[in-house]
Amino acid sequence: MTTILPTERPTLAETARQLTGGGRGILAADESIRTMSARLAAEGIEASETTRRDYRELLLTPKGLAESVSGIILCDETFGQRLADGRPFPAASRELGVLPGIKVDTGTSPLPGGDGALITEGLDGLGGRLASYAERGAAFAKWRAVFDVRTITTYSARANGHALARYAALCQRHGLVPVVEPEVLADGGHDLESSAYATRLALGWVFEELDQAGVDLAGIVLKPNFVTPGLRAAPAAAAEVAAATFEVLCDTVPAGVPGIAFLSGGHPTADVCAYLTDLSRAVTSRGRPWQVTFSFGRALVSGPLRTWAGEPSNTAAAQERLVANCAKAARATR
Ligand code: 5MM
Repeated sequence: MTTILPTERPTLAETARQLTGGGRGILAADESIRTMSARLAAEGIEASETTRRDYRELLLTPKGLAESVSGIILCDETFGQRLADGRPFPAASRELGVLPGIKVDTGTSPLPGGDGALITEGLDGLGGRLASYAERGAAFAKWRAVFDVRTITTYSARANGHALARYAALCQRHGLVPVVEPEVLADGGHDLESSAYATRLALGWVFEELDQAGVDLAGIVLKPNFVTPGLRAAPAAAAEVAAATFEVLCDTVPAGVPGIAFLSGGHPTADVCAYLTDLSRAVTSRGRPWQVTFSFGRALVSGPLRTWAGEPSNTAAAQERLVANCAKAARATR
C-alpha cells in the first residue's frame, strides 16, 4: 500500500468535497452486528462473522463500483476484517477508489428526561478510537442521531446536536471528516409537515451546537433525511418532497457546508432517486452552494442482499444489481 506522507494528505475540505461531488455518493454498509445479523436472518442466511464478512466483500468489490461510489461506511467488525485475498477492508477500499469510513457511535439509549426520545452514545474513549481508525486508513467517520416526530423536543434536538458536535470536533482533530447524521425516522403514519417540523428543529440545533464547538463546516458532510410523510401514510410526489426538503435546508444549513448526502430511510430505491433528482435540480437552479448526493443504505443493498441469499453462485448477479442501484442514485445527482 502507498504510504501517505502528512504533507500529501488531503485536507478535510478536499475529502468532504471528494465524498459528495463528481456525481458520486456514499454506500452505507455500516449496520451494527445486531442489525446485520437480523437482515441476514430475514433472508434465510445464517448470521455469523463469516457471512457478514462475505456479504460486505460482495458490496465492496463489484467492478465499476467506484464510478458511482466515492466512499463506503463500515462498522468496526468489517473495518478489522480482510477480503478473501488477505487485504484489510480499509486498504482494499482505497485501492478500489472508494474512501473507507467508519461508524463510531455505539447506538442509542433513552434520553433521561426526554419523554421517550433517544440519545446516541459513544463519546467515552472516542478520541482513542478515532486515532486508531485514522492510523488504520479511515478517511471519514459517521455518527447517527435518531429522532421520532412523536417525541422530538428542543431538549432532545439540542442534546443530540451537542453529542454530534463533540464527535465532529474530535473527528476533525484526528484528521477525519465527520459525517453528521441527524435522522428523523420515516417510520409511522405522520404527514409531511410533521417531518418538516422535526427536521427543521433537529438541523437547527445541530448547526447551533457545531458552531459552539468550533467545528469547521468546510470539513464536514451532512447526512439528513428527506422531508417525507411517514412510510405508513399516503406518499407525496417527488416534487413535493424535494420542495419541502429544499425549504428546510435553506432555512437551516449554512452555505459553508460543502456537501449533503441523504439517507434513504426505508423508502424504495426509485422514490429516493426521484427525490434526489428533483432536489439536485432545485439546488442548482436556485444557486445553493451545496453538493447534494446520496449516502443510502437499504435503498442500495436490500435488493442485492435478496439476490445473493448467501449463495456464492449468486454473487455476480447481486453485484450487478448493486452497481445498477448505485449508478441510478449517482445519475440522480447529475
Ligand atoms: C446501514 O445502517 C446504518 C447503521 O444502522 P445501525 O447502527 O442501527 O445498525 C445507518 O446509520 C444507516 O447508515 C443510515 O440510517 C442510512 O441508511 P438508510 O437505510 O436509511 O439509507
